[in-house]
Amino acid sequence: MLIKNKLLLLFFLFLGCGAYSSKVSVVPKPLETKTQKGIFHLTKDTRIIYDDHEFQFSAEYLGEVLSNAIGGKVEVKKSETVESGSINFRIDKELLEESYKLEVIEGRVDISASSGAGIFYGAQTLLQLFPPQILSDTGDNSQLKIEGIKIYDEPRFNWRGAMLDVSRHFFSVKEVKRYIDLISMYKINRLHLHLSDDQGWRIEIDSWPNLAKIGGSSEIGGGKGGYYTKSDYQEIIKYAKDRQITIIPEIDMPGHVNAILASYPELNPDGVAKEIYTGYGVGFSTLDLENELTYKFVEDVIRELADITPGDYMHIGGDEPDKTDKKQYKEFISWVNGIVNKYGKTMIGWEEVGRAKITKDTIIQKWKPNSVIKRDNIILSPAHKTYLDMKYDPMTSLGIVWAGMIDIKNSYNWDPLTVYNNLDEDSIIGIEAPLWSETLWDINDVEFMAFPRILSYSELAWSYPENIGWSNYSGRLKEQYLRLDELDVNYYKGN
Ligand code: TNX
Repeated sequence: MLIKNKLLLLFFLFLGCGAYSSKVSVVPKPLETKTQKGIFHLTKDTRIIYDDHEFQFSAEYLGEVLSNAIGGKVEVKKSETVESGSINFRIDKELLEESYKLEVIEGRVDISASSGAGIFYGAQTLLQLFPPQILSDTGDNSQLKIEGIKIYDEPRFNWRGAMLDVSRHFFSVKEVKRYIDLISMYKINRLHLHLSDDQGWRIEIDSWPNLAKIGGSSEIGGGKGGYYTKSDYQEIIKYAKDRQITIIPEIDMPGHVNAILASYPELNPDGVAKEIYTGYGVGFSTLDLENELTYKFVEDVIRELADITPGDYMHIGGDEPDKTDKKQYKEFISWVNGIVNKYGKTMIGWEEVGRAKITKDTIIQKWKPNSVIKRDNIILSPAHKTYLDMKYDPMTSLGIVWAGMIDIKNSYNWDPLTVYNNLDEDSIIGIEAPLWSETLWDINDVEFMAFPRILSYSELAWSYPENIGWSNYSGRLKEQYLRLDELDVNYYKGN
C-alpha cells in the first residue's frame, strides 16, 4: 500500500514539474524536423518582430493568441533588428512560395519565408510546438515553453481545400469565419463555397435581385435560409485571405437550379415560377438551354460574381445534369467556360464537365468513387474517402451514407496517386474535402462532421509520402484533440 502511494506521489510530482513532452506533434507533419539545444520561454516580455509588411497580419494574429495565453500584452513591432527574447519573422526570398524555416534556439524563435503564406504557416507550426494551453486564455504562462528545434517545411500539393455547402442549409458569416479559423490552423488554403443549389441561392446579385430575395429564403426542412450580401461576401474573402485561404465561389448549373427557377418565372419553359424546394432530392431541375434569356442570366451572374471575387477561380458546378439534354449540356459547358475566362477566371467544374470540350487550364474535381476520367488539373474529392457528410459509423447521428462510412482511420489511409487507377502525380493539383449540408443545421454540426477528419486531408495534401503513416499520425492526432478541446470544437470523439 505504502509503495503504491509513493509511486503515485512520484507520478504526480513528475506531472507537476511541467515536463511537457518535447515530442513534436504537428499536423500536418513538417517535411524536416530536428531537435537541438536551447529553450524558449514565453513571458510577458516576449516580443514579435517582423521585417516585412506582408507579415504584419501573422505577427498580430500570433501576438493576440500569445497575449491571451499569458494574460498580458505581447508587443508586436516592425523592425530589421533581431532581439533576444523575441519571435522573429524574417523575409528570405530564396524560399519557395508557401514554405518556411523555423528555428528555436536559446531564448529566441526565428521564422523565415518568402511570402505571407509561408510566415502564416510557420506561425501555425510554432503554436503547435507549444503545449495545448497556448490556446487557452487563462493567463497561466508557467508551462509555456518550447525546446530547441529546427524545421524546414513545404507543401506537397498546392490545392489543400475544404468545401462548405451553404445552400442546403445556410451558415452565417460568423459561422463561416469560425470554420476558416479552424481549417487555417491546419494550412488549408482553399475554401470552396457551394453558393447555389435547388434548396437555396446564397449570394446577392444586383441585376437579378430575386435570386437572393426569393431563392435565398429557403433551406432544407423549411428553415428561413439566408444569403450573403456583396459586402458579407467580401468580408468573408478578406477574413479568409488574411489566413491564406482563397475563396472559390460555386454557382451550380445547369442542374441543381430549382432556387433560380423559383425566383424568375421567365427562366422557365412554361413561364411559371417553380415552387420553392425544401427536400433532399437531386437531379430533378435544369436550366432551360433553349431560352436566350438563360444565357443572359448566366453571364450577368458570372460577371457580377467575378467582379467581387479576387481569387483566380470560379466553380460552375456541372454535376448530375440528369434532366439536361446531353448535347445541350456539352454545348452549354463549353460556352460557360468561355464566359468564365472572359471575366478573367479559371473555370472549375465537377468531373461531369469533362464530357464537354473545355479549355486546357480548366480544373476538374473528381468526386465519384468509381471515376475514370483522366485529365490535367485534377482536384481529388473521392466521395468514399473525402466526403465529410458521410457518417463515421452506423451510430453517427448526422450525415448520410451513399458513398459508405468513413471513420477516422479510413479518412487518412488512402493514397492520392492510387485512389483512382494510378493517376499521374503531375495531373493532381491537390485534395479537397466537401461538406454537403443536407443534414447539418449549424456550425456545431459542421464541426462534428469535419473534425477531426479534415486533419487527415490536410496532412495528405501537405505532407510528403515519407512523412505519412497511420501509427505516427494517430499519436499526433491525440495531441491535437487537446487543442480542439481548448477551442471548444465539437469534434467527433469516436474511434
Ligand atoms: C452528391 S458530389 C452531390 C451533392 C450532394 C452530395 C451528398 C456532387 C457533385 N453532387 O449534390 O449533396 O452528393 O453527399
